[in-house]
Amino acid sequence: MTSKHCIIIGAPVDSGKRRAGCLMGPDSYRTAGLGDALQDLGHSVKDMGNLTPANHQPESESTHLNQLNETISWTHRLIRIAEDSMEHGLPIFLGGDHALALGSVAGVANYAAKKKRPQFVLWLDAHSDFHTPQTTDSGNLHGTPLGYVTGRDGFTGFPAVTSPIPQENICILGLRSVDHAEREALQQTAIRFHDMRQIDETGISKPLTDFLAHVAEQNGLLHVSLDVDFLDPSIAPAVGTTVPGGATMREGHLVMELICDSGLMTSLDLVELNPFLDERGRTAQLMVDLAASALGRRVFDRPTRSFL
Ligand code: B3U
Ligand code: MN
Ligand code: MN
Repeated sequence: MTSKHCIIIGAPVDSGKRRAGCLMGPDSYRTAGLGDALQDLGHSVKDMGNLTPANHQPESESTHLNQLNETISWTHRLIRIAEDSMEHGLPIFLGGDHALALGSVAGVANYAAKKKRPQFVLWLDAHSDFHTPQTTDSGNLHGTPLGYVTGRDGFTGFPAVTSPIPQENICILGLRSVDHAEREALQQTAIRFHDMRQIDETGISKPLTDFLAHVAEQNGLLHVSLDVDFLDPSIAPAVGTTVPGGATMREGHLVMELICDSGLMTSLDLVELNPFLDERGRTAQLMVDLAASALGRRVFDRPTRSFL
């Protein structure tokens, strides 16, 4: 693949759910050798260090939403840096929990709109994260980013979404835990969503290559959001919400290798790693290896593949 300028952005967001620990994610990925892995593949790497959220009001007692003000503040920060970093290279957002995607995706979409290119999103996750602040039962905002970036109502206090992602530009792979309200809403949309049942039947490459062909056809930018719980907890235990029956090691790598072959990925989130729950760093290492696969690591070279 052509070499890229990778911009590593540590985003230790830990406000998207109640169980603490994702704030240690960015340093765990660094310890697992993310920077060197990318450099060994011929990419240049700039590490921006770890962000902090802007100052915010103390959290209010009168909402069912967990750490709402801190999450809003992170969203402001991340929109700006996402928009900015896209001018200079391929940003890799090191979470942090999935609430960071409220900002990373909204920000890259603003950049795409500026360049008059359509933005696409590949969401690799056990969950659909399609709640709004009104529909979430848990009050955990890491369950809302796809609701936010598609422009659903109810995100009072959050930055306005100026470039909503069209539903048909989103593909979710790996679903096996979808709340009732999310399912009802999702079924009314043009989002492409594929649960593990379907992946078992067709294989994972079919829905993915169909989607990548669509992105290529539209000359789109592609944001990939990889939640640790996309993977089966037996290979990726460092996550607060383990859901059995996830992607295998080979399915994970195949997804990343196909993304690499397509040459389409323009930004990446690595989210929900909770190093406090890891076993001798194996989940952090696997996430780094998957990122390396998406950026060119392979056993044998293959001719670049056209998805058109
Ligand atoms: N849908 C549930 C659970 C959940 C979503 N994302 C994660 N867990 N990681 C919720 O709380 O919204
Ligand atoms: Mn998620
Ligand atoms: Mn998840």
